[in-house]
Amino acid sequence: MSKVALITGINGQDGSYLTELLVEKGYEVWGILKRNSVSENQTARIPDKLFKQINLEYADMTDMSSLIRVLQKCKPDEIYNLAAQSHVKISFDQPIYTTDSIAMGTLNLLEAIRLTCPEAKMYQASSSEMFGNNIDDDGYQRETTPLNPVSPYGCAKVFGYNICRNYRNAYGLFISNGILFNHESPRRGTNFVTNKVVKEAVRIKLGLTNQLALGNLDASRDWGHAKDYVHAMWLMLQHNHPDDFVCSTGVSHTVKDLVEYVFGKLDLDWNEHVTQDEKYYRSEELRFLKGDCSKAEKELGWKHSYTFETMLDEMIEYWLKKYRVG
Ligand code: NAP
Ligand code: F7E
Repeated sequence: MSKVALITGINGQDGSYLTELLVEKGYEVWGILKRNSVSENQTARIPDKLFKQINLEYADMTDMSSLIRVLQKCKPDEIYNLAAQSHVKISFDQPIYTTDSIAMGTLNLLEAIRLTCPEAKMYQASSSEMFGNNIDDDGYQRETTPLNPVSPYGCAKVFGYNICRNYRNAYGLFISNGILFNHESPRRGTNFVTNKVVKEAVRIKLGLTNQLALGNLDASRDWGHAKDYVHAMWLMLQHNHPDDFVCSTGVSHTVKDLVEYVFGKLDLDWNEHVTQDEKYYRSEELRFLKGDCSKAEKELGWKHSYTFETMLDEMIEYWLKKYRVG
């Protein structure tokens, strides 16, 4: 019999790649959709070929009754909790909704699982944003680095991380936290810095625009590819015990490095096009992320396949093709 998986946030970047992975592995996949008045937007990232193979239900992380209804209907073996207001800068503008969707949302899901399907395994989408500006002496963040969040998003994710550990210990539930560093793809929202830079640089190349306004160019991130990271999520739930794992590439680049690489690939001089605008600065900035994923490599056998450069090359190709085809 096929295993049953439920994905919250199935229409997100990671949800869409995870759906592809699980369908390929023969899972019966269910997902929850947040209602949108433009119904196409609710499923915009789910590839057409998958529609007939998956089951979609309306539910919301802030509405526990809707979560219970879906869990009772699909009876999952594995639950991937990816739903969130996931934009850090917007979390300063909408701190309460961000916290409701992430912190209370995770607790709603945990209670729903505890009451309806305590045998199910759960993956929790925790984040490197939880570390804030804490760095170990060797320049990396890892599972043992103290958490010190610097955004409402990071604070909410710390609650989600801790309450998952608490439910794992208190009730013996199989719950694993993936502490994932930034991961990107052509499906990334275009208000995150990688896809914003790639999309706008391609538009500049094609003469569709001329300027790109960014915020802090000195911030440094450890950027990987979403396809590699959803594979790690699945591996965590196949492990023989629940635990917490960092996923990262171990390489950090500044936003300026990102801009130089993308514009350079398109034979453009970024100095002629990029400006800085205070509106993209955060009230408190996380300055530097570089993860040590040796625990996931050793215990899960996980490895990333994309580099910073091959990930960006794929994104550049995507946007060039999209604008050329029209
Ligand atoms: P994403 O593209 O923003 O997707 C998030 C999904 O959650 C969307 O489908 C969204 O629905 C849904 N959602 C938001 N609020 C909801 C609610 N109240 N109820 C139900 N669904 C809701 O994010 P992602 O990049 O795929 O990331 C997946 C998860 O990993 C998130 O929890 C994120 O915080 C976490 N994470 C991401 C990264 C990264 O670098 N990508 C790193 C570490 C952790 P709509 O499509 O309708 O908006
Ligand atoms: O910013 C700087 C910005 O919004 C990266 C989420 O997936 O990863 C993501 O959060 C850096 C920051 O991602 C612009 O100040 C400069 O230093 O792409 P981002 P993020 O904030 O790191 C973590 C791990 C998550 O968990 C989150 O869900 O780039 N930056 N100029 C800019 N950022 C944006 N968005 N836009 C700019 O114009």
